[in-house]
Amino acid sequence: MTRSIDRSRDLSQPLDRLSADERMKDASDYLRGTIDEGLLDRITGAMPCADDVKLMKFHGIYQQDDRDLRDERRRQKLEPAYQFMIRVRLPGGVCTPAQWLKLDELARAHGGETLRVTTRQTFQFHWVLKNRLQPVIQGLHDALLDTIAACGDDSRGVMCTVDPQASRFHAEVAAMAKRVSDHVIPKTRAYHEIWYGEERIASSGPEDPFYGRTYMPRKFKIGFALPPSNDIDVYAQDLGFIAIGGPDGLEGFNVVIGGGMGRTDQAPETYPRLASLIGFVPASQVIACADAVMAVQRDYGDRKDRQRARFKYTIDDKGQDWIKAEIERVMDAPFGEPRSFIFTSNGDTPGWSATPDGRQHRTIFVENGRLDRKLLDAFRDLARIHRGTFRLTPNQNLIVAGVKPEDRPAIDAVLGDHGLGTDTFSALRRNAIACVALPTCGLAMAESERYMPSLIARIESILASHGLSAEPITIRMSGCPNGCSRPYIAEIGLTGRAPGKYNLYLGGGFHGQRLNRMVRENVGEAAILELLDDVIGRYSRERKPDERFGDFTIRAGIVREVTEGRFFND
Ligand code: SRM
Ligand code: SF4
Repeated sequence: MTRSIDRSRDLSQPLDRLSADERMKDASDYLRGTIDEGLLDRITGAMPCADDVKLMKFHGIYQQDDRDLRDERRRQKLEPAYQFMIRVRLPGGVCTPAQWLKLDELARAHGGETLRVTTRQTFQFHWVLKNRLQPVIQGLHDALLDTIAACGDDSRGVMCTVDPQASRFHAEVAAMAKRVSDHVIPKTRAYHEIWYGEERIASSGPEDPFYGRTYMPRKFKIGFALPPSNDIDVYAQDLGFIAIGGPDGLEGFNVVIGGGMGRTDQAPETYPRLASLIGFVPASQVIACADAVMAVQRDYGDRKDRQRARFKYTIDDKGQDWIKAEIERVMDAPFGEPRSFIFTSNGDTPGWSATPDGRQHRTIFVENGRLDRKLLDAFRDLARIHRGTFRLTPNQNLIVAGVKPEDRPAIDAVLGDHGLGTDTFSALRRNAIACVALPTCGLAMAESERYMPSLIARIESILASHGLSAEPITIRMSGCPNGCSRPYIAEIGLTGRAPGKYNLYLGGGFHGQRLNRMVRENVGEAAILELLDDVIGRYSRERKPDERFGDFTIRAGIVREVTEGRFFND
Protein backbone atom coordinates (compact mmCIF):
# COMPACT_ATOMS: atom_id res chain seq x y z
CA MET A 1 0.00 0.00 0.00
CA THR A 2 1.33 3.45 -0.91
CA ARG A 3 1.21 5.93 1.92
CA SER A 4 -0.49 9.23 1.35
CA ILE A 5 1.73 12.28 0.86
CA ASP A 6 -0.96 14.45 2.39
CA ARG A 7 -1.45 14.19 6.10
CA SER A 8 -4.91 12.71 5.82
CA ARG A 9 -4.72 10.60 8.95
CA ASP A 10 -4.71 11.81 12.52
CA LEU A 11 -1.71 11.23 14.69
CA SER A 12 -1.58 7.58 15.63
CA GLN A 13 -1.12 8.44 19.29
CA PRO A 14 -3.39 10.52 21.52
CA LEU A 15 -2.16 14.08 21.73
CA ASP A 16 -1.94 14.01 25.51
CA ARG A 17 0.87 11.47 25.20
CA LEU A 18 2.87 13.76 22.93
CA SER A 19 5.13 16.68 23.82
CA ALA A 20 3.69 20.03 24.87
CA ASP A 21 4.86 21.53 21.58
CA GLU A 22 2.77 19.03 19.63
CA ARG A 23 -0.32 19.97 21.61
CA MET A 24 0.48 23.65 21.14
CA LYS A 25 0.78 23.25 17.35
CA ASP A 26 -2.44 21.24 17.21
CA ALA A 27 -4.34 23.92 19.13
CA SER A 28 -2.86 26.80 17.14
CA ASP A 29 -5.44 26.85 14.34
CA TYR A 30 -2.77 26.40 11.71
CA LEU A 31 -0.17 28.69 13.27
CA ARG A 32 -2.51 31.58 14.17
CA GLY A 33 -2.64 31.25 17.94
CA THR A 34 -3.29 34.67 19.46
CA ILE A 35 -0.38 36.40 17.74
CA ASP A 36 -2.55 39.22 16.38
CA GLU A 37 -3.80 40.07 19.89
CA GLY A 38 -0.32 39.87 21.40
CA LEU A 39 1.02 42.34 18.86
CA LEU A 40 -1.49 44.93 20.07
CA ASP A 41 -0.47 44.60 23.73
CA ARG A 42 1.58 47.71 24.48
CA ILE A 43 2.19 46.98 28.18
CA THR A 44 5.14 44.72 27.46
CA GLY A 45 7.77 44.64 24.74
CA ALA A 46 7.37 40.85 24.67
CA MET A 47 4.58 38.64 23.35
CA PRO A 48 2.34 38.07 26.39
CA CYS A 49 1.46 34.47 25.47
CA ALA A 50 4.34 31.96 25.58
CA ASP A 51 2.76 29.74 22.91
CA ASP A 52 2.66 32.68 20.50
CA VAL A 53 6.41 33.12 20.96
CA LYS A 54 6.85 29.55 19.71
CA LEU A 55 4.32 29.93 16.91
CA MET A 56 6.00 33.08 15.62
CA LYS A 57 9.05 30.98 14.77
CA PHE A 58 6.98 29.39 11.98
CA HIS A 59 6.57 32.96 10.71
CA GLY A 60 10.36 33.49 10.78
CA ILE A 61 10.39 35.58 13.95
CA TYR A 62 12.20 34.96 17.27
CA GLN A 63 11.58 36.86 20.45
CA GLN A 64 14.91 37.72 22.09
CA ASP A 65 16.28 40.15 24.63
CA ASP A 66 19.55 42.05 24.81
CA ARG A 67 21.62 39.79 27.05
CA ASP A 68 24.23 42.49 27.63
CA LEU A 69 21.53 44.46 29.46
CA ARG A 70 19.86 41.59 31.36
CA ASP A 71 21.56 42.02 34.72
CA GLU A 72 21.35 45.78 34.73
CA ARG A 73 17.65 45.76 33.85
CA ARG A 74 16.97 43.12 36.51
CA ARG A 75 18.70 45.35 39.06
CA GLN A 76 16.54 48.26 37.93
CA LYS A 77 13.44 46.03 38.18
CA LEU A 78 12.73 46.51 34.49
CA GLU A 79 11.57 43.80 32.13
CA PRO A 80 14.32 42.46 29.82
CA ALA A 81 15.10 44.61 26.78
CA TYR A 82 12.88 42.61 24.44
CA GLN A 83 13.42 42.75 20.72
CA PHE A 84 12.92 40.36 17.83
CA MET A 85 15.02 38.62 15.24
CA ILE A 86 13.46 38.27 11.79
CA ARG A 87 14.82 35.72 9.31
CA VAL A 88 14.09 36.16 5.62
CA ARG A 89 13.26 33.20 3.35
CA LEU A 90 15.71 33.42 0.48
CA PRO A 91 16.09 30.10 -1.38
CA GLY A 92 19.65 29.60 -2.59
CA GLY A 93 20.60 33.01 -1.17
CA VAL A 94 19.74 35.05 -4.27
CA CYS A 95 18.46 38.62 -4.07
CA THR A 96 18.13 41.48 -6.52
CA PRO A 97 19.61 44.98 -6.08
CA ALA A 98 16.08 46.36 -5.59
CA GLN A 99 15.49 43.85 -2.81
CA TRP A 100 18.85 44.73 -1.31
CA LEU A 101 17.92 48.40 -1.16
CA LYS A 102 14.68 47.55 0.65
CA LEU A 103 16.49 45.27 3.12
CA ASP A 104 19.00 48.05 3.72
CA GLU A 105 16.25 50.64 4.27
CA LEU A 106 14.43 48.39 6.76
CA ALA A 107 17.60 47.50 8.64
CA ARG A 108 18.51 51.17 9.02
CA ALA A 109 15.02 52.14 10.12
CA HIS A 110 14.09 49.23 12.39
CA GLY A 111 16.96 46.75 12.73
CA GLY A 112 19.68 48.56 14.67
CA GLU A 113 21.49 49.57 11.44
CA THR A 114 22.82 46.07 10.89
CA LEU A 115 22.01 42.96 8.87
CA ARG A 116 23.38 39.48 9.38
CA VAL A 117 24.20 37.01 6.59
CA THR A 118 23.46 33.56 8.01
CA THR A 119 25.09 30.18 7.52
CA ARG A 120 22.02 29.13 5.50
CA GLN A 121 22.31 31.94 2.97
CA THR A 122 19.81 34.42 4.18
CA PHE A 123 19.48 37.72 6.05
CA GLN A 124 18.53 38.22 9.64
CA PHE A 125 17.34 41.46 11.16
CA HIS A 126 18.05 41.84 14.85
CA TRP A 127 16.89 44.45 17.34
CA VAL A 128 13.39 44.86 15.87
CA LEU A 129 10.86 46.09 18.43
CA LYS A 130 7.44 44.47 18.66
CA ASN A 131 5.60 47.42 17.18
CA ARG A 132 7.99 47.45 14.22
CA LEU A 133 7.42 43.81 13.23
CA GLN A 134 4.52 44.49 10.90
CA PRO A 135 6.21 47.42 9.13
CA VAL A 136 9.30 45.28 8.50
CA ILE A 137 7.34 42.31 7.19
CA GLN A 138 5.12 44.51 5.04
CA GLY A 139 8.24 46.26 3.74
CA LEU A 140 9.72 42.91 2.79
CA HIS A 141 6.43 42.05 1.06
CA ASP A 142 6.78 45.20 -1.06
CA ALA A 143 10.09 43.77 -2.26
CA LEU A 144 8.53 40.33 -2.91
CA LEU A 145 10.25 38.84 0.13
CA ASP A 146 8.79 37.05 3.12
CA THR A 147 9.84 35.17 6.24
CA ILE A 148 7.43 32.20 6.04
CA ALA A 149 8.94 29.01 7.46
CA ALA A 150 12.37 30.58 7.92
CA CYS A 151 12.18 28.93 11.37
CA GLY A 152 9.77 26.48 13.05
CA ASP A 153 8.94 22.79 12.64
CA ASP A 154 8.80 22.88 8.87
CA SER A 155 11.15 22.93 5.92
CA ARG A 156 13.61 25.77 6.51
CA GLY A 157 15.40 27.90 3.92
CA VAL A 158 16.49 25.67 1.04
CA MET A 159 20.20 26.05 0.30
CA CYS A 160 22.01 25.84 -3.03
CA THR A 161 25.67 25.99 -3.98
CA VAL A 162 26.28 29.60 -4.69
CA ASP A 163 29.35 29.73 -6.85
CA PRO A 164 27.97 30.31 -10.33
CA GLN A 165 31.22 29.26 -11.96
CA ALA A 166 31.16 25.90 -10.22
CA SER A 167 29.04 24.25 -12.85
CA ARG A 168 27.29 24.82 -16.12
CA PHE A 169 24.18 23.39 -14.45
CA HIS A 170 24.10 26.08 -11.81
CA ALA A 171 21.05 27.91 -13.14
CA GLU A 172 19.06 24.67 -13.43
CA VAL A 173 19.94 23.54 -9.93
CA ALA A 174 19.29 26.97 -8.40
CA ALA A 175 15.86 26.98 -10.08
CA MET A 176 15.21 23.51 -8.66
CA ALA A 177 16.11 24.71 -5.15
CA LYS A 178 13.63 27.56 -5.53
CA ARG A 179 10.92 25.16 -6.78
CA VAL A 180 11.43 22.84 -3.84
CA SER A 181 11.39 25.78 -1.43
CA ASP A 182 8.09 27.05 -2.86
CA HIS A 183 6.65 23.54 -2.80
CA VAL A 184 7.44 22.73 0.82
CA ILE A 185 6.42 25.94 2.59
CA PRO A 186 3.29 25.72 4.73
CA LYS A 187 0.08 26.62 2.91
CA THR A 188 -1.80 28.12 5.88
CA ARG A 189 -2.96 31.70 5.29
CA ALA A 190 -2.12 32.62 8.90
CA TYR A 191 0.94 34.62 7.82
CA HIS A 192 -1.04 36.66 5.31
CA GLU A 193 -3.76 37.43 7.83
CA ILE A 194 -1.46 38.40 10.71
CA TRP A 195 1.25 40.31 8.90
CA TYR A 196 -0.50 41.69 5.80
CA GLY A 197 -3.92 42.14 7.41
CA GLU A 198 -5.71 39.97 4.82
CA GLU A 199 -9.19 38.60 5.54
CA ARG A 200 -9.55 34.97 6.53
CA ILE A 201 -10.92 32.90 3.66
CA ALA A 202 -13.09 29.89 4.51
CA SER A 203 -11.26 26.73 3.57
CA SER A 204 -13.03 23.65 2.30
CA GLY A 205 -10.34 21.14 3.35
CA PRO A 206 -7.34 21.01 5.67
CA GLU A 207 -5.41 24.26 5.41
CA ASP A 208 -2.08 22.49 5.30
CA PRO A 209 -2.72 19.22 3.47
CA PHE A 210 0.87 18.00 3.68
CA TYR A 211 1.83 19.18 7.15
CA GLY A 212 -1.51 18.67 8.89
CA ARG A 213 -2.22 20.43 12.18
CA THR A 214 1.03 19.48 13.87
CA TYR A 215 3.54 20.17 11.07
CA MET A 216 6.92 18.39 11.27
CA PRO A 217 8.20 16.89 14.55
CA ARG A 218 11.13 19.32 14.34
CA LYS A 219 12.93 21.63 11.88
CA PHE A 220 13.79 20.05 8.52
CA LYS A 221 16.63 21.29 6.30
CA ILE A 222 17.12 20.74 2.56
CA GLY A 223 20.12 21.71 0.42
CA PHE A 224 21.43 21.31 -3.13
CA ALA A 225 25.18 20.94 -3.72
CA LEU A 226 27.02 21.21 -7.04
CA PRO A 227 30.31 19.30 -6.99
CA PRO A 228 33.14 20.08 -6.76
CA SER A 229 31.87 22.70 -4.29
CA ASN A 230 30.34 21.51 -1.04
CA ASP A 231 29.84 25.06 0.24
CA ILE A 232 26.38 24.17 1.57
CA ASP A 233 27.80 21.33 3.68
CA VAL A 234 25.43 18.82 2.17
CA TYR A 235 26.25 16.23 4.85
CA ALA A 236 24.78 18.55 7.49
CA GLN A 237 21.33 18.63 5.80
CA ASP A 238 18.32 16.51 6.75
CA LEU A 239 17.91 15.99 3.01
CA GLY A 240 20.69 16.81 0.57
CA PHE A 241 20.73 16.64 -3.22
CA ILE A 242 24.12 16.37 -4.95
CA ALA A 243 23.84 17.43 -8.60
CA ILE A 244 25.13 14.96 -11.18
CA GLY A 245 25.68 16.11 -14.75
CA GLY A 246 26.27 14.13 -17.90
CA PRO A 247 27.25 15.00 -21.47
CA ASP A 248 23.68 16.08 -22.24
CA GLY A 249 23.11 18.24 -19.18
CA LEU A 250 21.86 17.77 -15.63
CA GLU A 251 20.97 14.11 -15.12
CA GLY A 252 19.77 14.08 -11.55
CA PHE A 253 20.90 13.98 -7.96
CA ASN A 254 22.51 11.71 -5.47
CA VAL A 255 20.37 11.81 -2.34
CA VAL A 256 21.75 12.03 1.19
CA ILE A 257 19.60 11.92 4.34
CA GLY A 258 19.92 12.41 8.07
CA GLY A 259 22.58 15.07 8.53
CA GLY A 260 22.46 17.36 11.53
CA MET A 261 24.80 19.14 13.92
CA GLY A 262 22.90 19.77 17.15
CA ARG A 263 23.92 18.01 20.33
CA THR A 264 23.56 18.66 24.04
CA ASP A 265 26.52 18.52 26.40
CA GLN A 266 26.38 15.56 28.79
CA ALA A 267 23.56 13.94 26.75
CA PRO A 268 25.18 11.17 24.69
CA GLU A 269 21.82 10.24 23.14
CA THR A 270 22.16 13.47 21.12
CA TYR A 271 24.92 13.76 18.54
CA PRO A 272 25.95 15.36 15.26
CA ARG A 273 25.51 13.03 12.32
CA LEU A 274 26.70 13.18 8.73
CA ALA A 275 24.01 12.54 6.14
CA SER A 276 24.13 9.08 4.51
CA LEU A 277 24.12 8.52 0.77
CA ILE A 278 21.08 6.38 -0.12
CA GLY A 279 20.76 6.56 -3.90
CA PHE A 280 20.12 8.59 -7.04
CA VAL A 281 16.98 10.23 -8.43
CA PRO A 282 16.49 11.76 -11.89
CA ALA A 283 15.91 15.52 -11.93
CA SER A 284 12.22 14.95 -12.78
CA GLN A 285 11.74 13.15 -9.46
CA VAL A 286 13.21 15.66 -7.04
CA ILE A 287 9.90 17.07 -5.79
CA ALA A 288 8.43 13.59 -5.32
CA CYS A 289 11.57 12.56 -3.46
CA ALA A 290 11.46 15.60 -1.17
CA ASP A 291 7.78 14.92 -0.46
CA ALA A 292 8.43 11.27 0.34
CA VAL A 293 11.41 11.90 2.60
CA MET A 294 9.55 14.62 4.49
CA ALA A 295 6.42 12.46 4.76
CA VAL A 296 8.43 9.62 6.33
CA GLN A 297 9.96 11.97 8.91
CA ARG A 298 6.58 13.65 9.48
CA ASP A 299 4.93 10.30 10.21
CA TYR A 300 7.71 8.49 12.10
CA GLY A 301 9.70 11.28 13.76
CA ASP A 302 9.65 11.37 17.56
CA ARG A 303 6.83 13.61 18.74
CA LYS A 304 7.26 12.85 22.44
CA ASP A 305 10.85 13.91 22.99
CA ARG A 306 11.87 17.05 21.08
CA GLN A 307 15.51 16.43 21.90
CA ARG A 308 15.36 13.36 19.65
CA ALA A 309 12.87 14.58 17.09
CA ARG A 310 15.29 15.39 14.24
CA PHE A 311 15.32 13.09 11.21
CA LYS A 312 18.82 11.79 12.06
CA TYR A 313 17.43 10.07 15.15
CA THR A 314 14.41 8.66 13.28
CA ILE A 315 16.85 7.08 10.83
CA ASP A 316 19.07 5.63 13.54
CA ASP A 317 16.11 4.41 15.60
CA LYS A 318 14.25 2.78 12.69
CA GLY A 319 17.32 1.68 10.73
CA GLN A 320 18.54 3.25 7.52
CA ASP A 321 17.46 0.34 5.31
CA TRP A 322 13.93 0.49 6.66
CA ILE A 323 13.76 4.27 6.18
CA LYS A 324 15.06 3.99 2.62
CA ALA A 325 12.50 1.30 1.78
CA GLU A 326 9.73 3.41 3.28
CA ILE A 327 10.79 6.46 1.26
CA GLU A 328 10.78 4.35 -1.90
CA ARG A 329 7.31 3.07 -1.04
CA VAL A 330 5.89 6.57 -0.57
CA MET A 331 7.73 7.86 -3.65
CA ASP A 332 6.48 4.82 -5.56
CA ALA A 333 9.88 4.40 -7.21
CA PRO A 334 13.20 2.85 -6.24
CA PHE A 335 16.36 4.90 -5.84
CA GLY A 336 19.02 4.34 -8.51
CA GLU A 337 22.62 3.49 -7.73
CA PRO A 338 24.54 6.58 -6.51
CA ARG A 339 26.75 8.20 -9.16
CA SER A 340 30.37 9.18 -8.60
CA PHE A 341 31.28 12.77 -7.73
CA ILE A 342 34.12 14.68 -6.08
CA PHE A 343 34.01 17.53 -3.60
CA THR A 344 37.16 19.61 -3.19
CA SER A 345 36.19 22.38 -0.79
CA ASN A 346 33.38 23.82 1.30
CA GLY A 347 34.79 27.36 1.29
CA ASP A 348 34.49 30.46 -0.90
CA THR A 349 37.14 32.05 -3.10
CA PRO A 350 37.23 35.83 -2.65
CA GLY A 351 37.94 38.04 -5.67
CA TRP A 352 36.74 38.10 -9.26
CA SER A 353 35.80 34.97 -11.19
CA ALA A 354 34.32 34.45 -14.64
CA THR A 355 31.54 32.19 -15.92
CA PRO A 356 31.23 30.51 -19.33
CA ASP A 357 28.45 32.98 -20.27
CA GLY A 358 30.92 35.87 -20.12
CA ARG A 359 29.61 37.32 -16.83
CA GLN A 360 31.83 37.98 -13.83
CA HIS A 361 31.35 37.61 -10.11
CA ARG A 362 33.04 39.34 -7.22
CA THR A 363 33.09 37.43 -3.93
CA ILE A 364 33.50 39.71 -0.93
CA PHE A 365 34.60 38.40 2.44
CA VAL A 366 32.25 39.49 5.24
CA GLU A 367 33.64 38.56 8.60
CA ASN A 368 31.07 36.29 10.32
CA GLY A 369 28.38 37.63 7.99
CA ARG A 370 27.98 40.82 10.02
CA LEU A 371 27.00 43.81 7.89
CA ASP A 372 27.67 46.81 10.09
CA ARG A 373 26.99 50.40 9.15
CA LYS A 374 30.20 50.61 7.09
CA LEU A 375 29.40 47.51 5.02
CA LEU A 376 25.75 48.52 4.68
CA ASP A 377 26.94 51.80 3.15
CA ALA A 378 29.21 49.94 0.72
CA PHE A 379 26.53 47.47 -0.40
CA ARG A 380 23.92 50.19 -0.74
CA ASP A 381 26.24 51.97 -3.16
CA LEU A 382 26.82 48.70 -5.03
CA ALA A 383 23.07 47.96 -5.18
CA ARG A 384 22.46 51.37 -6.72
CA ILE A 385 24.60 50.55 -9.77
CA HIS A 386 24.64 46.74 -9.97
CA ARG A 387 22.56 45.13 -12.74
CA GLY A 388 22.96 41.47 -11.76
CA THR A 389 22.10 39.78 -8.46
CA PHE A 390 23.61 39.43 -5.00
CA ARG A 391 24.29 35.94 -3.69
CA LEU A 392 24.66 35.08 -0.02
CA THR A 393 27.08 32.24 0.60
CA PRO A 394 26.79 29.51 3.24
CA ASN A 395 30.15 30.77 4.52
CA GLN A 396 28.46 34.09 5.36
CA ASN A 397 30.07 35.98 2.47
CA LEU A 398 28.54 37.97 -0.39
CA ILE A 399 28.86 37.70 -4.15
CA VAL A 400 28.15 40.56 -6.52
CA ALA A 401 27.02 38.20 -9.29
CA GLY A 402 26.41 38.48 -13.01
CA VAL A 403 28.51 41.57 -13.68
CA LYS A 404 28.97 42.43 -17.36
CA PRO A 405 32.65 43.03 -18.22
CA GLU A 406 31.91 46.67 -19.07
CA ASP A 407 30.38 47.21 -15.60
CA ARG A 408 33.31 45.80 -13.70
CA PRO A 409 35.28 49.07 -13.38
CA ALA A 410 32.28 50.77 -11.74
CA ILE A 411 31.92 47.92 -9.24
CA ASP A 412 35.65 48.05 -8.53
CA ALA A 413 35.45 51.81 -8.02
CA VAL A 414 32.69 51.46 -5.39
CA LEU A 415 34.60 48.69 -3.64
CA GLY A 416 37.74 50.83 -3.69
CA ASP A 417 35.88 53.86 -2.29
CA HIS A 418 34.75 51.73 0.66
CA GLY A 419 38.10 50.08 1.33
CA LEU A 420 36.99 46.73 -0.07
CA GLY A 421 39.15 46.78 -3.19
CA THR A 422 41.68 44.21 -2.04
CA ASP A 423 41.29 41.03 -0.01
CA THR A 424 43.89 41.12 2.72
CA PHE A 425 42.44 38.46 4.97
CA SER A 426 44.44 35.37 5.85
CA ALA A 427 43.45 31.96 4.54
CA LEU A 428 42.47 30.96 8.09
CA ARG A 429 40.14 33.95 8.50
CA ARG A 430 38.60 33.36 5.07
CA ASN A 431 37.78 29.79 6.10
CA ALA A 432 36.25 30.74 9.43
CA ILE A 433 32.60 30.79 10.46
CA ALA A 434 31.16 31.99 13.77
CA CYS A 435 27.52 31.87 14.81
CA VAL A 436 25.71 34.91 16.21
CA ALA A 437 25.66 33.96 19.92
CA LEU A 438 25.75 36.89 22.37
CA PRO A 439 24.14 39.31 22.87
CA THR A 440 21.00 38.27 20.96
CA CYS A 441 20.90 34.47 21.00
CA GLY A 442 18.98 33.20 24.01
CA LEU A 443 20.82 29.86 23.94
CA ALA A 444 24.40 31.17 23.86
CA MET A 445 26.68 29.95 26.64
CA ALA A 446 29.75 31.83 25.40
CA GLU A 447 30.71 34.50 22.88
CA SER A 448 31.16 33.55 19.25
CA GLU A 449 30.81 36.26 16.57
CA ARG A 450 32.23 38.95 18.87
CA TYR A 451 35.17 36.83 20.05
CA MET A 452 36.21 34.83 16.99
CA PRO A 453 38.08 37.68 15.20
CA SER A 454 40.50 38.18 18.09
CA LEU A 455 41.05 34.46 18.59
CA ILE A 456 41.84 34.10 14.90
CA ALA A 457 44.43 36.87 15.17
CA ARG A 458 46.21 34.80 17.83
CA ILE A 459 46.04 31.62 15.75
CA GLU A 460 47.33 33.58 12.74
CA SER A 461 50.41 34.42 14.83
CA ILE A 462 50.88 30.73 15.64
CA LEU A 463 50.57 29.80 11.96
CA ALA A 464 53.08 32.52 11.04
CA SER A 465 55.55 31.30 13.65
CA HIS A 466 55.43 27.87 11.99
CA GLY A 467 55.64 29.22 8.43
CA LEU A 468 52.04 28.32 7.61
CA SER A 469 50.40 31.73 7.12
CA ALA A 470 48.97 30.82 3.74
CA GLU A 471 47.51 27.49 4.87
CA PRO A 472 43.72 27.28 4.49
CA ILE A 473 42.34 25.53 7.55
CA THR A 474 38.62 25.45 8.32
CA ILE A 475 37.78 26.81 11.77
CA ARG A 476 34.28 27.25 13.13
CA MET A 477 32.96 28.51 16.43
CA SER A 478 29.52 28.21 18.00
CA GLY A 479 28.45 29.81 21.26
CA CYS A 480 26.76 26.59 22.40
CA PRO A 481 26.62 22.92 21.33
CA ASN A 482 23.73 23.51 18.90
CA GLY A 483 26.28 24.03 16.16
CA CYS A 484 24.81 26.80 14.01
CA SER A 485 28.24 27.38 12.43
CA ARG A 486 28.43 23.63 11.60
CA PRO A 487 31.50 23.32 13.88
CA TYR A 488 31.54 19.51 14.06
CA ILE A 489 32.75 19.21 10.48
CA ALA A 490 35.49 21.83 10.73
CA GLU A 491 39.18 20.97 10.93
CA ILE A 492 39.19 23.08 14.12
CA GLY A 493 35.85 23.32 15.93
CA LEU A 494 34.95 25.27 19.06
CA THR A 495 31.64 25.19 20.93
CA GLY A 496 30.82 27.33 23.95
CA ARG A 497 30.35 25.78 27.39
CA ALA A 498 30.42 28.84 29.68
CA PRO A 499 31.67 32.43 29.47
CA GLY A 500 35.22 32.18 28.07
CA LYS A 501 35.12 28.36 27.99
CA TYR A 502 34.90 26.11 24.94
CA ASN A 503 35.10 22.50 23.86
CA LEU A 504 37.82 22.11 21.23
CA TYR A 505 37.50 19.60 18.37
CA LEU A 506 40.03 18.51 15.75
CA GLY A 507 40.01 16.19 12.76
CA GLY A 508 37.11 17.34 10.58
CA GLY A 509 37.39 17.00 6.80
CA PHE A 510 38.45 20.00 4.68
CA HIS A 511 35.39 19.75 2.45
CA GLY A 512 32.89 18.77 5.11
CA GLN A 513 33.16 15.01 4.59
CA ARG A 514 34.15 13.94 8.12
CA LEU A 515 33.14 14.78 11.68
CA ASN A 516 35.77 15.94 14.15
CA ARG A 517 36.31 14.73 17.69
CA MET A 518 36.60 16.55 21.01
CA VAL A 519 40.18 16.93 22.22
CA ARG A 520 39.69 19.40 25.10
CA GLU A 521 36.59 20.00 27.17
CA ASN A 522 35.51 23.26 28.78
CA VAL A 523 38.83 25.10 28.37
CA GLY A 524 39.81 28.77 28.03
CA GLU A 525 41.85 30.58 25.44
CA ALA A 526 45.27 29.77 26.92
CA ALA A 527 44.64 26.01 26.77
CA ILE A 528 43.19 26.27 23.26
CA LEU A 529 46.21 28.18 21.96
CA GLU A 530 48.69 25.91 23.75
CA LEU A 531 47.26 22.80 22.11
CA LEU A 532 46.94 24.44 18.70
CA ASP A 533 50.55 25.69 18.86
CA ASP A 534 51.71 22.15 19.52
CA VAL A 535 49.58 20.51 16.82
CA ILE A 536 50.23 23.22 14.19
CA GLY A 537 53.97 22.94 14.94
CA ARG A 538 53.85 19.20 14.32
CA TYR A 539 51.79 19.78 11.17
CA SER A 540 54.45 22.14 9.86
CA ARG A 541 57.26 19.64 10.52
CA GLU A 542 55.59 16.31 9.76
CA ARG A 543 52.95 16.92 7.10
CA LYS A 544 53.03 15.16 3.77
CA PRO A 545 52.82 17.25 0.58
CA ASP A 546 49.30 18.68 0.16
CA GLU A 547 48.10 17.00 3.34
CA ARG A 548 45.19 18.86 4.92
CA PHE A 549 45.34 19.84 8.59
CA GLY A 550 42.33 17.70 9.56
CA ASP A 551 43.73 14.65 7.75
CA PHE A 552 47.10 15.19 9.43
CA THR A 553 45.64 15.24 12.94
CA ILE A 554 44.23 11.77 12.25
CA ARG A 555 47.29 10.30 10.55
CA ALA A 556 49.51 11.62 13.33
CA GLY A 557 47.28 9.95 15.93
CA ILE A 558 46.28 13.23 17.57
CA VAL A 559 42.60 12.29 17.16
CA ARG A 560 40.94 9.03 16.22
CA GLU A 561 38.95 9.21 13.00
CA VAL A 562 35.18 9.30 13.38
CA THR A 563 34.12 6.60 10.97
CA GLU A 564 30.49 5.98 11.76
CA GLY A 565 28.98 9.30 10.79
CA ARG A 566 28.37 10.10 14.42
CA PHE A 567 30.35 12.06 16.94
CA PHE A 568 31.86 10.51 20.04
CA ASN A 569 33.46 12.56 22.77
CA ASP A 570 35.61 9.80 24.23
FE1 SRM B 1 20.76 27.78 14.43
C1 SRM B 1 18.76 27.75 17.14
C2 SRM B 1 21.02 31.08 14.71
C3 SRM B 1 22.05 27.82 11.37
C4 SRM B 1 21.31 24.38 14.66
N1 SRM B 1 19.95 29.12 15.72
C5 SRM B 1 19.11 28.88 16.76
C6 SRM B 1 18.58 30.20 17.33
C7 SRM B 1 17.31 30.54 16.62
C8 SRM B 1 18.43 30.25 18.87
C9 SRM B 1 17.09 29.93 19.46
O1 SRM B 1 16.50 28.87 19.13
O2 SRM B 1 16.64 30.71 20.28
C10 SRM B 1 19.74 31.15 16.91
C11 SRM B 1 19.39 32.63 16.77
C12 SRM B 1 20.58 33.49 17.10
C13 SRM B 1 20.43 34.91 16.75
O3 SRM B 1 20.45 35.76 17.67
O4 SRM B 1 20.35 35.24 15.58
C14 SRM B 1 20.26 30.44 15.69
N2 SRM B 1 21.30 29.19 13.23
C15 SRM B 1 21.44 30.50 13.56
C16 SRM B 1 22.16 31.26 12.48
C17 SRM B 1 21.69 32.70 12.34
C18 SRM B 1 23.66 31.22 12.79
C19 SRM B 1 24.55 32.13 11.99
O5 SRM B 1 25.45 32.66 12.60
O6 SRM B 1 24.35 32.29 10.79
C20 SRM B 1 21.88 30.34 11.28
C21 SRM B 1 20.60 30.69 10.58
C22 SRM B 1 20.37 29.79 9.42
C23 SRM B 1 19.22 30.15 8.55
O7 SRM B 1 19.36 31.12 7.80
O8 SRM B 1 18.21 29.46 8.57
C24 SRM B 1 21.73 29.01 11.97
N3 SRM B 1 21.46 26.33 13.19
C25 SRM B 1 22.05 26.59 11.99
C26 SRM B 1 22.73 25.42 11.52
C27 SRM B 1 23.56 25.31 10.23
C28 SRM B 1 22.77 24.78 9.08
O9 SRM B 1 21.55 24.57 9.19
O10 SRM B 1 23.37 24.55 8.04
C29 SRM B 1 22.54 24.44 12.47
C30 SRM B 1 23.15 23.00 12.45
C31 SRM B 1 22.46 22.09 11.52
C32 SRM B 1 21.31 21.42 12.18
O11 SRM B 1 20.21 21.97 12.17
O12 SRM B 1 21.49 20.35 12.77
C33 SRM B 1 21.73 25.02 13.51
N4 SRM B 1 20.09 26.25 15.69
C34 SRM B 1 20.50 24.95 15.63
C35 SRM B 1 19.95 24.24 16.76
C36 SRM B 1 20.17 22.74 17.08
C37 SRM B 1 19.17 21.88 16.40
C38 SRM B 1 19.24 20.46 16.85
O13 SRM B 1 18.92 19.57 16.06
O14 SRM B 1 19.57 20.18 18.01
C39 SRM B 1 19.20 25.17 17.49
C40 SRM B 1 18.42 24.93 18.79
C41 SRM B 1 17.09 24.28 18.55
O15 SRM B 1 16.61 24.13 17.43
O16 SRM B 1 16.50 23.89 19.55
C42 SRM B 1 19.32 26.42 16.81
FE1 SF4 C 1 22.93 30.53 19.45
FE2 SF4 C 1 24.10 28.24 19.95
FE3 SF4 C 1 23.21 28.74 17.50
FE4 SF4 C 1 25.32 30.02 18.37
S1 SF4 C 1 25.18 27.80 18.08
S2 SF4 C 1 23.55 30.98 17.36
S3 SF4 C 1 24.89 30.26 20.52
S4 SF4 C 1 21.95 28.52 19.30
